[in-house]
Amino acid sequence: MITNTEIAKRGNQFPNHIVDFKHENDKIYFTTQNGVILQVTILRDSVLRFRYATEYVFEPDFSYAISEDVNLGYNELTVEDEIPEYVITTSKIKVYINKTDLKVQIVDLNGVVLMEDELGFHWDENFDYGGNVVKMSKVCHSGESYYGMGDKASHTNLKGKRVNNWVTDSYAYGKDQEPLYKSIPFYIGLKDSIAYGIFFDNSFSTYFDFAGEKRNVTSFWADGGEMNYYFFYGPQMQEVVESYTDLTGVPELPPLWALGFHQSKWSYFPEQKVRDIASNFRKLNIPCDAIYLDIDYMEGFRCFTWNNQYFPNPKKMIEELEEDGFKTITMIDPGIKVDRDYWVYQQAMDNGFFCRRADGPHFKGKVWPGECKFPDFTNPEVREWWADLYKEMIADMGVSGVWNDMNEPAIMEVPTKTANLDVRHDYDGHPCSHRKAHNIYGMQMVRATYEGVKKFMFPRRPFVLTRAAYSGTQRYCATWTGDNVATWEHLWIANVQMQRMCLSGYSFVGSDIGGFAEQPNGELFARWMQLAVFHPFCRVHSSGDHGDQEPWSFGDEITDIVREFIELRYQLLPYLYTMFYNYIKEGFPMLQSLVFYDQKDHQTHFRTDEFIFGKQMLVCPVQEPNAQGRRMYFPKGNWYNYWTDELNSGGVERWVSAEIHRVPLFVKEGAMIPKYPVQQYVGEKEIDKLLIDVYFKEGTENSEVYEDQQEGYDYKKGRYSLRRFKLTGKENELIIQQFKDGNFITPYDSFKLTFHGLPFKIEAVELDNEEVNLNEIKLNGGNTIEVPKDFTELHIFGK
Ligand code: NBV
Repeated sequence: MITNTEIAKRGNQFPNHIVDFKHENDKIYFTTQNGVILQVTILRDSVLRFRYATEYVFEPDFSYAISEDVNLGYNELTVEDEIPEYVITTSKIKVYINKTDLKVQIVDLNGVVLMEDELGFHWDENFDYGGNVVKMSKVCHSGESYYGMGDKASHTNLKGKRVNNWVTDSYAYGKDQEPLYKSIPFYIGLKDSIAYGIFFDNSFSTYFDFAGEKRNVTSFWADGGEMNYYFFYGPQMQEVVESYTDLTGVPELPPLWALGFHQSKWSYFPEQKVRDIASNFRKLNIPCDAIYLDIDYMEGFRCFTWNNQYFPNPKKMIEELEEDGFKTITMIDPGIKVDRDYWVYQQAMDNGFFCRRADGPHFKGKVWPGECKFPDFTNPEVREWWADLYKEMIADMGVSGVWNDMNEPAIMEVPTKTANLDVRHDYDGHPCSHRKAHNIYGMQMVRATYEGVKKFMFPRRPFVLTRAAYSGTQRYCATWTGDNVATWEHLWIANVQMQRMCLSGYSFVGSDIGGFAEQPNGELFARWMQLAVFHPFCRVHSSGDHGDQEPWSFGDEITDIVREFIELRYQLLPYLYTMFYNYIKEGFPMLQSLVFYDQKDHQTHFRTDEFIFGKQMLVCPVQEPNAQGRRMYFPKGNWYNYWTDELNSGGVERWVSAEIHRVPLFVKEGAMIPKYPVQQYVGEKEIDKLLIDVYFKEGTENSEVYEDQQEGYDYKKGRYSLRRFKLTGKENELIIQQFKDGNFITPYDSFKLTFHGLPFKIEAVELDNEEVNLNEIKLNGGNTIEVPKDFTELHIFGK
């Protein structure tokens, strides 16, 4: 018999030669003589799954990451038994499986190698816990780049880095610090300007080494579980990201107010403080839609309770805030105070809902309320119970949204910062230890929260925010990047983190504007705001122990700048909402790094600062103090300076001026950018006109605007309005064609079109082939016209 010590000393084991092969529908199995099975599943012609078992057995197949709505089905599949390999062919790619060592190589139909195993699959038996450390190594070709991986605070291009996914409370994290709050084990590889993706769906602690240890090897491994990864073929990055997002899912549309500006602090209390903050926004005319209550609204940090001294009548306060256009968002943590007189604790005890240690006792950990126990959110019964706990808060009190914090789970006073590894979890009927459940614990908590908030908000839409996340969490909620710091370096980090999250399928994301820890000066706060109004989730939050961080806390000059940028966000709401629509419709990321925009341009492969907002705006934040401007790269195309209308050609780096009240902001030639008037909160004004900024282009460009009731679910029944515009510019003419979809009647009757860069003076306008009287539609002395909204073709003539 082999002794344990011998096993421990064994080291890596490898598959040997294939002895059996079986093809059943979308699955192909290869079995080696030493008991390894490789199962290849063809999900789509460009999406394949590779799953490896050792010792001839697969455990039951289960994952929290995969969406129920994933699109499956391929057009073509053949498997040939050749020498020296098996060849799987779809309409997009070919996969070679080597018969002697089970190594995999994937090529496109031109024979270009997309991905190939270096050592390929291997494993190391785990003496302490049982099972294996499962490993995969791929060849890293020269010039290959890597993107994605969630919230890593590192260069957009991960080449040369090693990262670890183990969701961790990382207060005041630094650049390149690992691990952080999220585990999104998905990367995009770019080789010879061809993109592919890998999603290693394994919830144990996972590691990725992007040619860091050896310059020609990229590898990934996990502390347990299965080697189980998906391969996505591009060739465009867009296709890779869309396929990954399709696999792991998208959220529903948020209520439009959730895309407005949010103000938070740890903590606003008592009630009068909350009211003062809210009324100051209105007094100073700074738009704001939501105000947050952090842990101090609770009674002794007990979840689902209110501190009666600070908040004697929360229902009334929330109602009155709502009348003034503010939604109230409350925090809920996973730790339940050990207190025999506390109903939530009692219910969980009575029903056996708390997590237990391996030998039976409950798992206990210290958090804000002192000693706590933790519901096992991986048990569906627990999730249902937890969802129902929100009834009073949402349905009775009128809270509009919930943020789940500390759900890694974060535990105080222990070096591991989290639950003990032996803690047991149900894992939806696949019992396991915390080693396997840790990375999905927060996800399952926020999933339960989402179910509850959704149920009690109905027929309105829920808003939920999480700190911890695993792949797929984007289906349930927005997220923020945790406890950052008020430094210039963190402004840089916030920029790369948002781009990275968006490329990792998780677009509804934001940072604590101005920094959570410490206090920014006015300049840093203003620069941060100039970046963050372009982030999908836009919220100021700070720890409060270092001073105030409201938009008016830094003097009048900064207040005015911040107001102007928040106003710009409110003007851009229809553009942002359309971005969100494209995200949930196609998986198109709301922000894109330049490499995503033009992967063929090698200049983009290592850019970090510039990004595309939506499909047609280019932003490059100023990330250092005392700047009068900065150098930035313009990707292909021509870009109008938003502030001056000056046109810049792409493919070059140049200096752009940006004094403290300006951020480098550009609009793609030909774009039509929809805008609403400035409102103090969403719904304050009836939108009586849709403003559209039209940027002239000689040639064509498509734009679109999505609208609906901004609330509720009628949009799912077709009550939405999607307008697509095709702009065609010529020397003396501009044509705008409109194509409409959906049956929502927008409240306005006309568009107010403002032209930028028009090379001629408007002499005549034809609407659906009929000439209109120019004097009746021309506004502001020439470059703006007002036209009825439902035209199909608009011609503008000049000379
Ligand atoms: O609840 C207090 C804070 C919260 O404000 C912050 O946003 C979270 O990330 N929370 C962390 C716990 C305390 C951290 C020091």
